Amino acid sequence: MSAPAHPDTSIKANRKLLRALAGEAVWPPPIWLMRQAGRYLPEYREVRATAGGFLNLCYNPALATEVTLQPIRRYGFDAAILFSDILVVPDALGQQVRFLEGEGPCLDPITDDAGLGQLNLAATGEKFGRVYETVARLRQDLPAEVALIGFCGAPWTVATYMVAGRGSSDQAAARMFAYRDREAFTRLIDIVVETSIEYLDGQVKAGADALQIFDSWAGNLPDGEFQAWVVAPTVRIVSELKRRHPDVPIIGFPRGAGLNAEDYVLATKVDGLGCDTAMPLGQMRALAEFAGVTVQGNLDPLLLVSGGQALEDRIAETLEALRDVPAIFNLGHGIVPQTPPEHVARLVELVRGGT
Ligand code: 1CP
Repeated sequence: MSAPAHPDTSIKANRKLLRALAGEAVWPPPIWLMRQAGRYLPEYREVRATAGGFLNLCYNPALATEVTLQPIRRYGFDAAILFSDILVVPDALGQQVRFLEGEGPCLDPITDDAGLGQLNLAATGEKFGRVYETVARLRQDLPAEVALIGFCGAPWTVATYMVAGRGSSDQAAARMFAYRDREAFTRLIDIVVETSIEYLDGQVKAGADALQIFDSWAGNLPDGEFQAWVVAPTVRIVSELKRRHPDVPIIGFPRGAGLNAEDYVLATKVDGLGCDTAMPLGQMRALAEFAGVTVQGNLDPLLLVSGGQALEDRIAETLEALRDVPAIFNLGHGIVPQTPPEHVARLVELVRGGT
């Protein structure tokens, strides 16, 4: 008689987030929050003040590990997300990134073909190596049941910062670059695709057990452009990562995709879909039921700031919509610095209660 298989006793099988991403309707749904390590936590602000600049924090394995663990200790989330930033990729490629106090990121903009010359994939090793060291430390320090999410920015979103040199609400600089010189913009996207594949591969080898691709600025493109700059590059990243690491689930977060969300899921074959705040709950549920994707989201981060009955009601409504489908409870975008930490505790309590 052959020994019975015991899949449920393997260490990974105890990670609720991975079970949900494998298509199981885990109840209550696993929960983590985008930007769960950050300025709303006093213990984060303390470490941040001693780190000497935001990117120094990202490249310091001891400190980056510490701030990643802070929200896990406080709230016991089902997943930790590596503390880093999507702009580590352009920084490691040689396009220096600065974070100015109160102003957000600042880069020397790449506005034409000549600007692409400064980017060097071969130079990324040293900086990426420090991120991989953080991932390895995290996998050692995290409780066995907590999943570790590695991440990168999607090529389109990262390119919007590389071209504009900063964040912008309409992504005009990148959209114009793509219309003006499609060939050069394609080269830029190709560089970010290749770099992101190596970067995510390194995170998986160091111990990440799921990945998220943040496409925060996916929402402003006409359909042909959405296909070219959001879908196609993500297809390349996901298919190559799946070839190398078939067991590592990938969550895509095409914020603002709206009516393009289903096409995105079907074309990219992501295991999880990060749903933004504007996605109707009925649509989320339908995607989980009929597109075969685990849905993640989508509480309004500002409701977590305001708290009270409105928050409690919406949590209940969201749980109801996600019952019996594969889902992960999260926000529709990153947590904001004004969030009272006790509102996060209440959210976790209610979700864990499953009602
Ligand atoms: O002063 C500080 O402490 C800086 C604030 C901060 C933090 C905490 C920045 C600057 N980045 C981060 C961490 C970060 N960024 C994480 C860590 C893991 C986590 O806990 O979730 C992640 C996953 C990101 C991803 C990121 N960075 C995105 C995609 C997600 C999103 O929110 O849309 C984007 C667009 C960035 C760029 C960026 N980095 C930082 C800021 C303020 C911004 C946004 C600038 C803009 O609005 O354009």
